[in-house]
Amino acid sequence: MPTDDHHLYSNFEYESALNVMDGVKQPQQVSNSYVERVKAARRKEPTVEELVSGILHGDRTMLSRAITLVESSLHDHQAKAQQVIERCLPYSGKSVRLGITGVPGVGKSTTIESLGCMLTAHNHKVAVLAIDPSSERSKGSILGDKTRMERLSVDPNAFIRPSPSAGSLGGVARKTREIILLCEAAGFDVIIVETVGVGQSEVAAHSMVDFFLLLQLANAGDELQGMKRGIMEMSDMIAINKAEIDMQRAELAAGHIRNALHLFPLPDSQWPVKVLLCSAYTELGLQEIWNNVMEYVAFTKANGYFYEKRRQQNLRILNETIERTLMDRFYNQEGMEERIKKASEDILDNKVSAYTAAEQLLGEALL
Ligand SMILES: Nc1nc2c(ncn2[C@@H]2O[C@H](COP(=O)(O)OP(=O)(O)OP(=O)(O)O)[C@@H](O)[C@H]2O)c(=O)[nH]1
Ligand SMILES: [Mg+2]
Repeated sequence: MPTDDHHLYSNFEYESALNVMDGVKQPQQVSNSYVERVKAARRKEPTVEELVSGILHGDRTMLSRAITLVESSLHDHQAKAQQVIERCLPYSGKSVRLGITGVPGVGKSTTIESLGCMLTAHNHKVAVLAIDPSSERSKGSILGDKTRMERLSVDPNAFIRPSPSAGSLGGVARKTREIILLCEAAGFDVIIVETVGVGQSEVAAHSMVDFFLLLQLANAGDELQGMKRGIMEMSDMIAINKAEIDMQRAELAAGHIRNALHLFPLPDSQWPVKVLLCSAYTELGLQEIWNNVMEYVAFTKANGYFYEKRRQQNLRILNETIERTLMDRFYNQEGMEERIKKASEDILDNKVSAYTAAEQLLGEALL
């Protein structure tokens, strides 16, 4: 018969139904070795192995630490991050990636809070990320305003991570893409990316999500809301937020937008863009928004667009990575700064043409 010695429990011959009937202590559900490994890993700098294992077990601490490596600019951290990502890749991709954009103050964070809570209540695991390349804001604003996600930020089924700290938009976008993969490997099945709909960051966000939601206000002018053709064409749905303030006015604004959309051809997805009203406060329209996202996913999976879009997004990463690496190598060459400065002076003094100078510099650096 088994004794209290735990090791004996790992021995198969003692795990008979009789032992269960006898009320004998059964082996723990979570193996001790895993718990021990997690504890050890928390004390020191975790290895790639520990990070990957932690992420795949849905360990938020390990997920956060891996994300910190992704965000680090140290070469060693980057190398480690890449190994973790590579190992997590086979477990990623199984989420719905939802982008939310709109001018500052339109209610993106508040909507994500309401929508996120609605989803976790339905057993979804929701990760919220942000793309905000402007340094001052990201020091704590876009999602640092966790006060606007009070409930979601303490929800065990939600994970909120502020925008990677300022840098080039390309850098921030790349990091966010990698963070999406890690969150997916950790079991998050809905990824929401918030981005301010001014400038180029919405283009970056669009390039990494399946569905792009544009939030608008009923009472602001079109120019003010970035109602440029570009952003509307990128959107898979447009919602007039804060509709509860004045439903009539919101309906009027929705009508205007619907009319404008009629002028556009059907997007590549073949999905007709819906315009609806919502309120992050009263939760009006939120269920409808989510239903629409689900319908879109089913529709585009059926016509193949969903997969094609992800493939194209992946190829874009390939090209961007090549470009970035080449640029880095070129500009990080020793003395390159001085050489460019010298060439610039020569060009301004008409000693050499810009083309020749560029070719010379490229030749020197890349040959
Ligand atoms: N009346 C009303 N106010 C709302 C609603 N949603 C958000 N707000 C308010 O609008 C303000 C801005 O909301 P945020 O969620 O921070 O907006 P945001 O788009 O995330 O803003 P940035 O992150 O700064 O770009 C806050 O004061 C919210 O309380 C809504 O549905 N109705
Ligand atoms: Mg916000």
